[in-house]
Amino acid sequence: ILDKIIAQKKLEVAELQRSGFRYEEVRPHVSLVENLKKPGVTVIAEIKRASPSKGALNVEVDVKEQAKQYELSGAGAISVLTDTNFFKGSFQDLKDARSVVSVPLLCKDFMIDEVQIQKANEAGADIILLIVAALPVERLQELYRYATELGLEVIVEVHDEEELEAALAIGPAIIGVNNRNLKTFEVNLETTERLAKRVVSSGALLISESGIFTKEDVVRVQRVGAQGILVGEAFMRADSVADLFGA
Ligand code: IGP
Repeated sequence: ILDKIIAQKKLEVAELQRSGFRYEEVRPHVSLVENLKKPGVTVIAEIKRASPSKGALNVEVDVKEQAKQYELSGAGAISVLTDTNFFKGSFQDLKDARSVVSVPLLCKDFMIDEVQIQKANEAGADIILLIVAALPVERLQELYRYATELGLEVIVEVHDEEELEAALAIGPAIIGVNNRNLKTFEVNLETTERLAKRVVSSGALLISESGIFTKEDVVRVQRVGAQGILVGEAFMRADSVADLFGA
């Protein structure tokens, strides 16, 4: 799926470049890093209408309502999927979330070019995601530096040892370990357990991403050193976000 998504992203980037889009303003941002450093686990709650692996989760969700619920429940950041073709999100969703909350916002997309990062910044993001599996190492480093210069924070996402080594070469503040294999869709919290030690010893902050549903799941990744968790499906399917936060 990743190859398919990246092929589509190349078309979107070409379109953005053709339209002459440019926004390089350095504006004030709120910090996820600061929240991750606080005691306890920081919950990054995701707005995810649908996904290639699960299909529809909550396609008609009211983004503003959901974002407000997340903030009220104590989310340390909110992630918004902005990809349209595979996740049914949009940059408008990010803007809508920005209009109602003050917690840090993560623009969750498949970044391959500076112009997408500009777009995220313009729509109100404080944080972007860079997926190691989706980028040549040099581009990863260039985009990391570019985002940082705009005042954005970056989550560098990895899924295995090799990707982790490529990520650590940048000296990133935050590493996200995705428990989902983007090639097979298989989800296993062991991924975080396996990679955590190396992340923690590097001095980077650790976020465990995907497949977290229960209190036991949270305890499992916290035990190996995760300061943050990224949760989408469980919240998108929940009747009450607040109840699930409590649990
Ligand atoms: C959330 P889940 O299993 O709680 O819905 O997962 C989040 O980790 C997942 O959406 C995600 C993702 C990504 C989506 C992690 N990395 C990269 C798209 C692209």
